Amino acid sequence: ELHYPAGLNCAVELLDRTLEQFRADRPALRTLSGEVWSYGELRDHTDQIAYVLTQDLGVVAGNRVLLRGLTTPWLVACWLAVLKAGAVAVTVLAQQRASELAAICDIAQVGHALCDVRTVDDLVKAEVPGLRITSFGGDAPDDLVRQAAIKPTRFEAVRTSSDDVALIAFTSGTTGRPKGCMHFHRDVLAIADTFSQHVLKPEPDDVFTGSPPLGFTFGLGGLVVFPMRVGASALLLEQAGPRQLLPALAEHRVSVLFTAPTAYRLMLDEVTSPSAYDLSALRRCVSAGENLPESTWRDWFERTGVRIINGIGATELLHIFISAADEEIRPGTTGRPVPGWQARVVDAAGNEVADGVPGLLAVRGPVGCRYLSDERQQVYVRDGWNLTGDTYVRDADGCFRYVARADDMIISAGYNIAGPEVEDALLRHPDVLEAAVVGREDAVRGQVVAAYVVVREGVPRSEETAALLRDFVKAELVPYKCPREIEFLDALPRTPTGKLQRFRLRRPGAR
Ligand code: 3SK
Repeated sequence: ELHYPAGLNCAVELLDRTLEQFRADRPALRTLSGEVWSYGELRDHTDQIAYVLTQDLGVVAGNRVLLRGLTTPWLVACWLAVLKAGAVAVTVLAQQRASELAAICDIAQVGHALCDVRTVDDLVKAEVPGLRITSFGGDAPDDLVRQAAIKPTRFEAVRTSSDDVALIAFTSGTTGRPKGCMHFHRDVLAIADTFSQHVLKPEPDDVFTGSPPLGFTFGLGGLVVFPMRVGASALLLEQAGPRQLLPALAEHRVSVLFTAPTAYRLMLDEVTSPSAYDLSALRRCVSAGENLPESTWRDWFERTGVRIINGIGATELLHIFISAADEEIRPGTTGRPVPGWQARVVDAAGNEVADGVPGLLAVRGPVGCRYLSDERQQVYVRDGWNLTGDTYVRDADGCFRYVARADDMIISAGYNIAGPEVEDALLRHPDVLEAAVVGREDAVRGQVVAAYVVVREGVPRSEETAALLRDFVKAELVPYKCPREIEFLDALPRTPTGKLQRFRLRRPGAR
């Protein structure tokens, strides 16, 4: 069990405690352009921003401060400063538009915003009543960076309690009104002291990077909390598509990578030979956000020699709670509960089902779901267990295997079909880059299996290719799982955090 003191400020723990152990010139944050912020510089900028917040902007403990920007050192400093000021960080995505921002500000009762000048337009357009926006990275005389530069560099952090709210993270929302998840100061450290410490096992000389933004807790953990907890550094990428990731990994000798299954798959196309990119420093690759197909795991291992650490996490629970590393990895499964966490598979009544039987994944651990003013809390948390909305099977050896999102099971002519199993079969075909499988309403069978496929460049999007793919799946799986309909797309519809929006595929008109 984890124990934290009653008085705790997670920004102080991540920044000032780390500085007590290491020299101030130790690199903390790097950028593609070669800029390096040491831990000492990061503390100076953080403390100066905290002065601006408290002295000039009138922020007091408990105020909610929205943070919006590209993944840059200034955004990290703003996040730490908000926490040192005892306020609550509400991190959002740079891609979120005015109406989404307005809803978030309304739910979280946001009064202040620190915003990268390049992403400020939509926030202004949101017309949030009473919102005071301070931008950074521009030329304005009142730019936050300028205001901060004239402040002292030692700010005494507000004495927060370990169970004061530190951040409100919004679910990326594959559908519906966004939900704000409240997390305490101790929760921020707990994700480092469970998944990171026991599975990832980072070292102080590691260089982290990845594609998830800081407005997605997958990225906040992987690029800020985990490296800082051990005194390591993070390479921050403003653009982090598969095309930018590979050269960045090679040039900056990245050792720990956080990204999503699709990015691993797309990068594989470019890692055609061991010498294509120098990935010799890479020792840890984490995949989450979606299920990792076994074929992707095997192909990545074959080409790079690195075993991907698969994991399932949730905004509600802040980070990853089931995973495995090294010899514990069973490709095709997610792994075992991370030390500190418990997991089980239950039926609709909440009773544990036998190993090998699919059911709902229920987990509990040091971080729990706390929705902000949302009645969906009762759906997510039952009897102290968090129901993630995923269907899983626990194998006899205790490994948890993903089946589907609970509402994504396809029932066709009485058969239960898990879309991801069909997707995995399609992905094993060399012409297929991405695949999504959903149930389409059908008068005779209830539902039929419909597949949306992105093929490699040069492959014809023709009925012949569709027939070839159908035959391929039929040779891999029992025939009733074979897609009756195959449609070719340029790209699959995804949320800004990269999650597939299956609901858009079920309603073709909305695609
Ligand atoms: O939402 C997710 O899939 C996720 C995965 C890992 C860590 C954090 C999150 C929110």
